Amino acid sequence: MAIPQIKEFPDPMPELDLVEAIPAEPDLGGAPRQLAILGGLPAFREPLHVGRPNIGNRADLQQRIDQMLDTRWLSNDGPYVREFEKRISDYIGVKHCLVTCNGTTALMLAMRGLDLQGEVILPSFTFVATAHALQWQQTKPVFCDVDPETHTLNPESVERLISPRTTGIIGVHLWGRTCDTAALEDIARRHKLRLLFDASHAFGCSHKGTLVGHFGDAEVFSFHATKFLNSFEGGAVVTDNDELAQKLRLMRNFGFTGYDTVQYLGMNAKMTEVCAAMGITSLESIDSFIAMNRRNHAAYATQLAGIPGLTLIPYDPSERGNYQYVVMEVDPTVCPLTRDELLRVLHADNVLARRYFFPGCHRMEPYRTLYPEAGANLPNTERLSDRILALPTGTAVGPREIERVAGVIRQAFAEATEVRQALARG
Ligand code: T4K
Repeated sequence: MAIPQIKEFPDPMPELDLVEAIPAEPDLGGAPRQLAILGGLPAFREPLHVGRPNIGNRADLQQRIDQMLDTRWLSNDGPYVREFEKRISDYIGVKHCLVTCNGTTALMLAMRGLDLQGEVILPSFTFVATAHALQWQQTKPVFCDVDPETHTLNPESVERLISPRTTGIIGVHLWGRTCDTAALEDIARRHKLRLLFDASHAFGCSHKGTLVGHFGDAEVFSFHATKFLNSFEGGAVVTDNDELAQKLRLMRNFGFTGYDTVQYLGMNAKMTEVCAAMGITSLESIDSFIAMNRRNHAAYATQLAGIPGLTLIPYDPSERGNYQYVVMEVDPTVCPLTRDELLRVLHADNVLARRYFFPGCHRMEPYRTLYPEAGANLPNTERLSDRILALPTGTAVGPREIERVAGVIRQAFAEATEVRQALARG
């Protein structure tokens, strides 16, 4: 199936709520800016967040909500949930889509539906929900290192971790950059393992020309408010497997097959109608969201170019990406400040950059206590989680903000000695 192309970026974009979200810069009356950490005014009056939600067309959303209230159908497989599922399946070209109340429950459902027990191999360099969903079901997460360039599972390391207790592999398409799906599928086939992808970051992304949603036994999306495509809270499992889809559908709704019949152990993982209405509305603006993210990524690339030791994580231009994360690696052996020092400078200036995903799942509870030896096999994870910084992007951020954020970073490096002294004073 042909991959939907991203339409050209219309400028301005009247159908989106943009400008009101942009935090204003303080007026310095032409005076040179001083870093806030050194006593100056913050670069932004309001915090500039990573993960500020994209809103889409507010009027369309409100109309959908009115209709929902008129019909008094608020949850339980309502018309918007069905429409959202159909639109996602059509978009990806996959047979089944089941939307859920969030991405974490979608992961839990998929893991249980695929009968993942014993040990499952997954990266530690991911949002903790990937590991929690497994541990919640008493399945042991076996943390595997990632490739230092792609930040996704290293297939050779995966193969080394397979034991007689292993039942599955979970790949994470981190930042929307896809795993080496062919290598992982090959390993899963040879060892008769289940293969699930946490595609929470990768809606609308492609791998070798195929849209995410087609890989492994199933793939899971998150539509959390902070994702570029959001349904307030929400998630989805997509799969071509009829039997799995049927099982998950029952498990999502307590295992009910009729008013009074329960055939399965289930839970309540349903998406509400208001969330589905938001999801549909977001999906209608997906081209604009992606175009803006791509524009922002390019602007950061220009603004941060040539800073020694600072690398902006690139996206493969030959693939379809959603560009929702702007992530940079700060090499402390080259940069005059460490990632954590730079983070404190940025926060003082109201740029709320995030250390995704610090410190790595294996260094969080309960994993740190349960599996204290896990870090020994994770040198790339440990290095990356100490170096990575996610910067604000999305429809609430534009070129002017990006220029200013980059200005703070350049100035922080240029004034590193004074910055270090200020940080030491607390
Ligand atoms: N797998 C992966 C790989 C994931 O990244 C995630 C979620 C999951 C699984 C699980 O999917 P869900 O169950 O969440 O659907 C945020 C999100 O809560 C989480 O969804 C996301 N990944 C993760 C990467 O980021 P936090 O703890 O960083 O969120 P929080 O509350 O600090 O929000 C981030 C920033 O966004 C804040 O500084 C403020 C801003 N914000 C946030 C919300 C909710 C707003 O401006 N408006 C808002 O409504 O985890």
